[in-house]
Amino acid sequence: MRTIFYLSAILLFLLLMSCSEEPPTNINNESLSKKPTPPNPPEPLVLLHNANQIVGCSGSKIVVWTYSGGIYSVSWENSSSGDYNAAAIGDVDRDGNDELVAVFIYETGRGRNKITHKVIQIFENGDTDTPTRVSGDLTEEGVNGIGYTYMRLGDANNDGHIEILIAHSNCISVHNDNGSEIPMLWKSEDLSALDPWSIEAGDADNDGQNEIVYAELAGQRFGVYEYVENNTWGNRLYSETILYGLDRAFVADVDGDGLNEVIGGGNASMLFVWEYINGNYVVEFESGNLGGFTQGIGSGDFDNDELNEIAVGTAGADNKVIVFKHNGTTYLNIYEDSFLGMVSDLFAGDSDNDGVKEIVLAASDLLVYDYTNQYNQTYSNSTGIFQVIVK
Ligand SMILES: [Ca+2]
Ligand SMILES: [Ca+2]
Ligand SMILES: [Ca+2]
Ligand SMILES: [Ca+2]
Repeated sequence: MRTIFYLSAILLFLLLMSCSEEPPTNINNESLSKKPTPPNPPEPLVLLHNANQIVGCSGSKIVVWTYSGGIYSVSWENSSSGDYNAAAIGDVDRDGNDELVAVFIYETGRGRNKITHKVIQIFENGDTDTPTRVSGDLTEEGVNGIGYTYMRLGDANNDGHIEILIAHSNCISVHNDNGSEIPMLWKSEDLSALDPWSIEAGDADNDGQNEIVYAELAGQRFGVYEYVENNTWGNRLYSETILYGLDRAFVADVDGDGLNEVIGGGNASMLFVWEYINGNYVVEFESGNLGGFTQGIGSGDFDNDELNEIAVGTAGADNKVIVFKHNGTTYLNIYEDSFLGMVSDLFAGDSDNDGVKEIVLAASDLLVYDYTNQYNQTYSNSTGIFQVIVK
């Protein structure tokens, strides 16, 4: 009897100990030298209607930067016990105000009962740490919950409004936010052997209608799905293949002829430009080896001369940002800068709202290169971000 009493007491003690155990927290020297202070209450999200902001993901965190009074500063941050894979800002529910859209992956259960979930979260203005809307579990709709996820917003069905486009490791999908629910409009066939990587909507074949363009890392090419009707896409066309895998493919006019090209980069450590010629996507330009995976790539008129330049971020032994410009004949490397920190994403966007795009890099730090400052790096903030966009 006494043994049972002692055992019960020990069990109760252990139970109390386990309940009082704090979850592990990041401790740095600064916090050790200071008295503990209660955390600040979370700031509400402010999405500016007439101005762009930067949003990035660093795994457990989403961070929003706002440019004001000559500086970029963090205006919102949300941490969660799970993985934020991608985020973007845009008016996805057509209510005239922007939303922040995020792809969130989390686990429930333990051991053999562990289940991975993947959902789309929609944050509205004023949200602190809880999204206004969450989609159904995408893994229940046949989407692989683990692995790399990429997201962009774009008008994929040519209805004049943006949809949510996601590349998963086994398929690509299109979603719509109707203000109360976030239904999946379409899912591609199984692409797991081809490893879909980036995705976006753009007029790749210059017929005045947008297509879905996605990069295939294992396929070493990009695929273009034509919009058919009633939120279905098909008639897929493949580009010429390259060697060593494609991480990114997107659409822009980079030679100033008024027609779009498809621009890409990836494990090949090169920059590629494809032209749409007689129904085929043909490699028109490939750079030399740029010294690292070209997995950050974007295009914009950085110097305001009405010709789009191409910005490439390289990740490898040498981490760089490189700007290419078309000279009427070919693409020339016109600017190059090295820094510490692996480039994992790059976005061309007007992050300081002066009407001209900057080169915004996720390179562990957030880096902004502004031509008006001779492309010199204008902002750096240590955050560990691996995905970034500007809206
Ligand atoms: Ca088209
Ligand atoms: Ca062109
Ligand atoms: Ca330009
Ligand atoms: Ca700007």
